[in-house]
Amino acid sequence: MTVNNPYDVDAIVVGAGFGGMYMMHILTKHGYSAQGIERASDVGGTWYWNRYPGCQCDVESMEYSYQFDDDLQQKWEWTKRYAGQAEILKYANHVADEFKLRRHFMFNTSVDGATYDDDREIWSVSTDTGKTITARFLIMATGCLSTTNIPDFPGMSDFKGDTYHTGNWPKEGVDFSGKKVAVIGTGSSGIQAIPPIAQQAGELTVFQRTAAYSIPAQNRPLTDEKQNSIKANYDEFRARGAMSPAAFGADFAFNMGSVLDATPEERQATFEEFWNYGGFNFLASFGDLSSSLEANEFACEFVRGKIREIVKDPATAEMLMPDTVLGCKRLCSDDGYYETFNSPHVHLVDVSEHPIERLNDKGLVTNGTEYKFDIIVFATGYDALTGSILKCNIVGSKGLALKDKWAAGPSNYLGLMTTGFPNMFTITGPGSPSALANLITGIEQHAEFITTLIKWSDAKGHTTIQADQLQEDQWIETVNTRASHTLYPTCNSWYLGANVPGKPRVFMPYVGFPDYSKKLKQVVADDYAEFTFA
Ligand code: NA7
Repeated sequence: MTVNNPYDVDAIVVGAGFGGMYMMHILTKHGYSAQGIERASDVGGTWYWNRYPGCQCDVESMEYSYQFDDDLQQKWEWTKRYAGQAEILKYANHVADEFKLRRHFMFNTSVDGATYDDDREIWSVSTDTGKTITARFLIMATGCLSTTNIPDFPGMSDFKGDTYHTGNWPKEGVDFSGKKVAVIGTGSSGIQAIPPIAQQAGELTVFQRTAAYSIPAQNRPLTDEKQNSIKANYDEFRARGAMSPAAFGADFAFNMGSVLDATPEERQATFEEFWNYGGFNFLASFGDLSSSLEANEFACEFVRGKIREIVKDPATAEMLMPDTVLGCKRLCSDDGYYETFNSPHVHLVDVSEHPIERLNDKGLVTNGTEYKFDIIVFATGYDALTGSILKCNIVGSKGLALKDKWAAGPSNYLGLMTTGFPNMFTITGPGSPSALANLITGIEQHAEFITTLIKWSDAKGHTTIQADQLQEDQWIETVNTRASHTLYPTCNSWYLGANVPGKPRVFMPYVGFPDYSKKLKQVVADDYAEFTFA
């Protein structure tokens, strides 16, 4: 380590969601000093902000939880198969209390700049509270889905009613009773929020640009019997989860057979079985749904058939039937989404051909028609994966701005480090399995990898760790090649950045958690030979 190189802390960790909390825990446990910075008033990240009605995780709670501490995973009791936002936030708070994490964070503070000083080999991070902190390492735990995307409709400020974004929901909740409400967007958030909003609202109009596939979550209380049987062999259960493509689904019945080899009766029975099991598992009903368009179409048609059965008005049912590849955009899971459109006070407006033109003082206008509302809910998603990183105005070695380096899309090595930005790490960043896998598992993997790497580098007396340009180029090629063997690139998803106007169209996550894990293990076994140290 360089002498005469004062810095405030060893590491700055940006974000106090599950990523930042665990990163902080493990760094401090290993004797490093660290300062956390979080824009919210408390821990929880995504689960702090997404308080919209109906919000729940689409990964089962026994898997969407930390495994680093056996006492924690044994003692915590989940109440439901899929935990709702309030329960997950309670869990995040419990972890913060148990491991005394809050003392390491400055809350209500946003990073507004981070600059690397080549001479001093330190990062200098400035905040909106006027405080500047220096550190050897900068660790971005800013989350994959934290920067909200609100379309820039003309007349936004003219609307006299209330507006909310699902990802920035008021703590005190919203009273929709008797109100005329609009929901714009039918991704996972819209699909979860629409049924409970409909239950309260006087009238609800949903504006849909792309119909989404949704599978009933079949959520239910988690029985003691089920919970105890998993806890009795939790390590084994976690290991099974880590072996599956998205690092969850330890108890999924993956059917590896081809839908093309099945008889029509077998197909129907299998899809029905997986539909009844609920949620994401539907994608595992046959082994070729994610790789063959022909196979995928059978699954699409099955779900369209379900929509036809559930939704009584044929014109509404028709509008709700997606024509994209199933699973290309993240598969949604719901509690009574399609059924909601059978209520006479719920309306669906297709804005695929006639986009929303503008907002005005009373509501919004599309296809020349004005719709009047008291409340407009934006369920319009996020500037995913890169938005929150780029918002921090990061400037690396020799004045290179990250937004310039990533102008044509994010590029990095292992989704962890990008050349030209020494000692900077991204947790579950683009180029890693990130949002295509169980995020808590990915977070633990990254936080442990980063800590071990820093310790190794320090033990060798190095002061800087960098990604190597050649390795980075090859990594990005690998990420792209893997995506090209799937059906993911066939639609306009946030995985591709296609939901944000002007964002480069690049498939960002690495497909396949088990191969990624193998790669990280190999890198450690090879003494990090693909990194550059100085
Ligand atoms: P998503 O999945 O990005 O969904 C956003 C929705 O908003 C989607 O239906 C969009 O239509 C719609 N949208 C976005 N902009 C517009 C405009 N200008 N007009 C009309 N409709 C629009 O975000 P979510 O919050 O639902 O889910 C994000 C993730 O959070 C989810 O995958 C889970 O991992 C948790 P589009 O499909 O782009 O045509």
